[in-house]
Amino acid sequence: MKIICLIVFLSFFLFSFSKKPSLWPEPQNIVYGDENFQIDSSSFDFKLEGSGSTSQILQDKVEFYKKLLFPFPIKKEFKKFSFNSLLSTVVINVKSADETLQLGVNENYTISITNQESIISSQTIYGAIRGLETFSQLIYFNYTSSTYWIKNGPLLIIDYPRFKWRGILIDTSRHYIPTESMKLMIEAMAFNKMNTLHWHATDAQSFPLFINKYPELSQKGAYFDGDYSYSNEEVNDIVSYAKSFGIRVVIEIDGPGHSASFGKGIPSMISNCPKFLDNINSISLNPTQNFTYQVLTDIWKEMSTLFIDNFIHFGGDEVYYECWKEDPQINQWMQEHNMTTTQLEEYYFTNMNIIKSTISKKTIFWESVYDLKNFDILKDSIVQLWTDITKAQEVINSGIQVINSFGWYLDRQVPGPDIHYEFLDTWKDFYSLEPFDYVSQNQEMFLGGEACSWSEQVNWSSISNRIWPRASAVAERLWSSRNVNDISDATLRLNDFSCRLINRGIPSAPLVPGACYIGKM
Ligand code: CP6
Repeated sequence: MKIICLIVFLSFFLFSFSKKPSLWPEPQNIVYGDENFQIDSSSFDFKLEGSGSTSQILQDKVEFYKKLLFPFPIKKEFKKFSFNSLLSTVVINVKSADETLQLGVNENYTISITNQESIISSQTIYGAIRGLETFSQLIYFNYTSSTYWIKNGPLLIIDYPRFKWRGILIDTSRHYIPTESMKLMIEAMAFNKMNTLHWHATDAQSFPLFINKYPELSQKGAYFDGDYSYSNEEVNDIVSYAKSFGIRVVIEIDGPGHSASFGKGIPSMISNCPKFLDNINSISLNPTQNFTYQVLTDIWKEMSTLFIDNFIHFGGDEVYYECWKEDPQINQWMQEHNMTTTQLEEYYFTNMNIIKSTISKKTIFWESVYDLKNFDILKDSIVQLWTDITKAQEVINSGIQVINSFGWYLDRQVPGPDIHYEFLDTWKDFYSLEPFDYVSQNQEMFLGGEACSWSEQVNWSSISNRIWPRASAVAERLWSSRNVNDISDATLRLNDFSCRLINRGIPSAPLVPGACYIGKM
């Protein structure tokens, strides 16, 4: 009886293991066999080699992944089942210990697994971290025998990202997202091989960023008398945690629109337009006075050392001109200077370019800033599209790089106060948007994109489910090859991946009926 059970059990392995591994996002190149390599979780270890082995970030991430590889309890005494081999050591060979993280850092890696030796190799520590993630997804737990396996051996994966910029926008103004939640989303991004957190820190509703020179901005502008704000220490914690996963943090302080919350701490910074008070999103900064730019200069000076990335985001979306027209002082100033409201917005961004020139950063603007005729976006800037991806080629032709968020909104604002789940875009909607349907020349100027988690109707308790797994569709579109677009194949892999997120403590919604029971993958 025991023998028969064993034969049935082993033949189950042989048949079920010949299908390709369930990886997300799909690697660029994968060759696999149908042999099963067993792993003894109690003796398995990584071995760091190459100059990169001295990196503290890499060493820490190896420990992080060692804890993730074997999430399920071993109920039985270890027993060797494998015909072929026992995988006990994986070598990680990293050429360089350079921990510098900027746009375009090399994230390439190779994984080779044979019954002789197994090795993850990369040029940079960030490539190795992407490789560790893929390796972690190759491990399968058989709950019947309580054993861990690599299926599909021998394996060769040669992998690299399709786009440099693969991000999530998180809005911390409409609802405050605590540091712990931010860090959880950063982990989940790394599991998706995403590399950019666009932190939309401020907006009309609250100003949660502590500024040393103007503490009143967050003390009066953040929820709960300033308690719901990020101290410098918390910002550092978030930025360095993200960096340890190869994720850049790009800070956005929006303006001149979406900025009413400046007015809680510094009332004279914003326009005086009481008629529009019922739509707080329509209140704008006062762009006519030097004082506004003095404060913004001080803020950006501070933020440019706190946020180590080369890029900062100057906002520029949805400026309501009516607010400027209603403010008597601004109206008079426009008349004196013979300016229209559009020209006033151009004047604002001309002054923002002066601020930019004092802090050695490159800037990102929302799409509408590109549309301003008499304001020239500097050529080292990036335009973020959100209303019209068909503009991508035109922006690129003008010499400016593009990231896309059109079609990748995780919220969907339908009229009325309630979120209508039936109107939210699905992962398939996100997945089927192919950037190069819209860009045929100078494709390298299309850097990638971001899924946007606007948080009017999202707080810490719902953010993870609202983002995952739908944003994973964007993650795969931006990492994997253009021809990875088979919906039924993606459905199976994404459902497995969503279970994997849950097993790693990241709330993630299911795609189809079923159960994410322990050991499913
Ligand atoms: N907040 C800010 C928002 C949006 C934008 N900017 C937004 C607009 C339309 C939709 C979803 C979000 N809530 N600051 C636009 C970039 Cl459908």
